[in-house]
Amino acid sequence: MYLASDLKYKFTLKILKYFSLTTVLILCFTSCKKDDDGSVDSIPANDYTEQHIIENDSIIDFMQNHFYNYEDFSNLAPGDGPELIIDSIKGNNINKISIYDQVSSFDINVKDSDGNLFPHTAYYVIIREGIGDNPTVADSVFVKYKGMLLNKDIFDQRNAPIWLQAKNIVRGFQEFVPLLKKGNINTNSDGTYNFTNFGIGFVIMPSGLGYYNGATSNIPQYSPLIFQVQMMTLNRTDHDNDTVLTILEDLDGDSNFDNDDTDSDTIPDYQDPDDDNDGILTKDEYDLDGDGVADDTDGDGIPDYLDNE
Ligand SMILES: [Ca+2]
Ligand SMILES: [Ca+2]
Ligand SMILES: [Ca+2]
Ligand SMILES: [Ca+2]
Repeated sequence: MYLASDLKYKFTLKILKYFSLTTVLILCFTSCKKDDDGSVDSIPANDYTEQHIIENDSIIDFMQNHFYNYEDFSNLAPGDGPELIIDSIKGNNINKISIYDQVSSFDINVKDSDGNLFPHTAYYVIIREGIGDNPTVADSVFVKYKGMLLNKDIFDQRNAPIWLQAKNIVRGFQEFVPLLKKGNINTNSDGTYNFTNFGIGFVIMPSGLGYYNGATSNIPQYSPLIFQVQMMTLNRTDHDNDTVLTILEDLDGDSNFDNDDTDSDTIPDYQDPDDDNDGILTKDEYDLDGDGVADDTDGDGIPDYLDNE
């Protein structure tokens, strides 16, 4: 359990920005591991549908037989963010309310290398929603988190918040964070900051939304994952500074930002400052009349910044 005083992080704004930059390093860990799935492992990956049925059954069984420390989360003070503890429903805890009786769920389609879509179900509990904006699947989030396996082993934990780019985190985490809202940042008299009323929740996902057949020293292949997330604050991302937010450069809306390349120059739109390769920077043709809507001078339904005509 954290004390409220632990939440007074000594981050100046400068340090907040510094952390934003170091995020790239931290996230190489997750994305590189993902990239290794096919090339290093010569054993063909399990069929997505069959694997999901197996894991979904084990997740449901787990949720029916476990509870979380929901009593520690009742009557939270604004700065409180207790650690998620999950335990079996037995013995002294036989009357606890199961996780199964408290979760909601969402479905995400996972695409295999042939483009086939396989629905995957994640289960989640929003313990405290938060009070500010929600991040999108494209944004940078300043989070504390705790990652566990179904055997309750902790494979990763951040008790001090760090910046992560949602698009570089495992899919289930990426799709979960928009369900939380950020908190307030409060400036203390000594120049330090603390966060209050930030969103708190946890998500339980099959490995198809995690690392699937990728393994690490502490995450075996095909491991369902549990993440507690505490959403301190967020930054909207515009990776190429073209004034079009990164979330709007995922044109097909599949949460994958690397497969949208309007001008087929191998630079995905979210990294491409001239999306239609017409020699006019996107920022100089996106919204010249300033009405908040992308301009479409020739009225063909394709906005100017994507229209190389
Ligand atoms: Ca996309
Ligand atoms: Ca491009
Ligand atoms: Ca762009
Ligand atoms: Ca252009």
